[in-house]
Amino acid sequence: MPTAIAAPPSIVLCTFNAKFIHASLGLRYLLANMGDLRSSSVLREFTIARKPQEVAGELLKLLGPPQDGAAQIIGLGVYIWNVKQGTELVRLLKAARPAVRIVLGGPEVSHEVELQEIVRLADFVITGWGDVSFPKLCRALLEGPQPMLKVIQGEQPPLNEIALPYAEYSDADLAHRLLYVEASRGCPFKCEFCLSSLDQTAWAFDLEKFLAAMQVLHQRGARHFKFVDRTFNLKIDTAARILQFFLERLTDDLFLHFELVPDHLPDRLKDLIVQFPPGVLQFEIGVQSFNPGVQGRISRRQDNVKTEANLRWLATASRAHLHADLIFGLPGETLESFAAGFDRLYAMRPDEIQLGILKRLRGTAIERHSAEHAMVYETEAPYTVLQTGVLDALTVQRFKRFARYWDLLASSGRFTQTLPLLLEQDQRSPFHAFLTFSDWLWQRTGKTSALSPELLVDALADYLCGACGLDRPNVQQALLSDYSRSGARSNPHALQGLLPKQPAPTMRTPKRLAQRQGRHQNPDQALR
Ligand code: B12
Ligand code: SF4
Repeated sequence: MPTAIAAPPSIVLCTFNAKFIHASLGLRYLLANMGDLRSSSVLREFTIARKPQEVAGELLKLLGPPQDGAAQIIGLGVYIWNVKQGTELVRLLKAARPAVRIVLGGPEVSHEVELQEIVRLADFVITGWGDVSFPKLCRALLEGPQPMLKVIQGEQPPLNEIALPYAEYSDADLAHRLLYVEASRGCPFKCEFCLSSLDQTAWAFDLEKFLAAMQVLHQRGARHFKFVDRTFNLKIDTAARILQFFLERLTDDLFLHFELVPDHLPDRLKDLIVQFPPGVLQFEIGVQSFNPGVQGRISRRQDNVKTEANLRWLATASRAHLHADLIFGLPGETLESFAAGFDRLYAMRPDEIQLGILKRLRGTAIERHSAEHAMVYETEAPYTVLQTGVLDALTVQRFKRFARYWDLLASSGRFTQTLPLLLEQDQRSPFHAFLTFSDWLWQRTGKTSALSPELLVDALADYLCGACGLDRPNVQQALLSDYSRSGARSNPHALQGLLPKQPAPTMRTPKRLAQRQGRHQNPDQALR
């Protein structure tokens, strides 16, 4: 008997992720809520590196030839990182097969929709949440009555009416990708640069159901959990339950990422946090600015004293990997006030300081400062600030290089011995020391990418021994220790004759993150 050929799907959900390691949680929610349409729906994920033309070809092949009268639907998840590729994809799909119904959704097409080319090209847009509204729209397209509106506001049902998406993670996802999970949705705070400030509040999923789903993932072998909750430490009871759940399942390979607000860390949470060994917890802590004037202007409520106390506690008493964020270019933030914030944060010794540059996200209230603070942003995604009333365009460029080099030298964890030497080279502060080095490195290389570890070692040696006049053996010792530990196996000029011969290392993708963390957690080499 010939085997039955499976019918092609009538609904394809797709998106371009930033990288392969990121799996789309949003689309898995949509899939999990398709009901009887689940069997005719499939998920296809691509990365932003893929050519839209190839993706269009793959999607059309998957749908098969047009069927008489039957609708074929492509749902596309649109975000700031993929709107360019998405626009091109929709253009190609509509040109190749005009009858395919293209439905957009995602944060990038949830605001200012009337201004967007991708929206003009597509058939429908669901703004906001898509969990319930996407299946409804598909049903209408497949069975009628046909929808009347092009732009549909996504329904926000109580969270217990939404099916959890975690069974949609495949075994391959579990083995090779970060698993995004969500115990709550939304944020009650109003920071004007952030899209989550438009949420009315934060809504919690039923904790028992959520933990039961985590248990299933854990039993299936999942060990890397990345919580996308905007403020994990908002409800202490919930946060404590979740930490307790994972404490009971501690293994060497467990890795948990949470986003925290910095000024809210009661003892109950601290008592749990200290029980985790190194390498398990990673906290992303948005500090953004220490400048009270700027904080007030952008409606960010943050107690700087508590923030500082909590960060110091986390850096000294816990073994969590601390990743603290600052944003450059906020309205009214000068280079000097940013420098003061950076130095204050550096003194608290987080493992990483992530330097972001302000973006004007569609729909956010930061726009209200544009005229008064002479803010100029890129008109295309990611809408990065180009200049402000107190930062000219050259200063913003200068800072972008600083941020890039900071990422390579500090956040990478590759230069934990050498960095402190470098940051002592300006009496004013670590920020100024790094800024001077950054200007020097730019002068010397003219580039911010394709800088190999060997090039950086040689540049640091020249700068510290030449421009700063430090003793060469001391500098070499620091560089040698950093370079040997980094896993790089070439032969920088500055370390000629000093490197031992070692076998080449092997690396597996899911462990990279842990390795980067690991570099920070060697107590001798950590920043803290
Ligand atoms: C994971 C993540 C990332 C990952 C990428 C993940 C990936 N898949 O590739 C990384 C870390 C790389 C990243 C980077 C950035 N991110 Co980010 N990120 C997130 C985060 C934390 C989680 C996304 C998520 O899974 N949410 C949970 C799901 C359930 O929600 P959702 O994705 O919005 O999906 C729902 C709806 O949007 C809708 N929907 C989604 N897809 C579709 C498709 C269809 C057809 C329909 C109908 C509906 C629909 O239905 C879903 C269910 O309700 C969000 C914050 C958050 N908690 O949402 C920010 C967020 C998406 N990021 C944001 C930003 C600004 C950035 C950065 C620019 C930050 C920066 N560095 O400055 C960078 C961009 C990098 C770049 N290359 O340009 C903004 C979004 C702005 C925008 N307009 O897209 C968010 C919302 C944060 C915020 N509050 O401001 N990010
Ligand atoms: S920055 Fe953080 S606290 Fe502020 S609105 Fe966004 S998610 Fe909420």
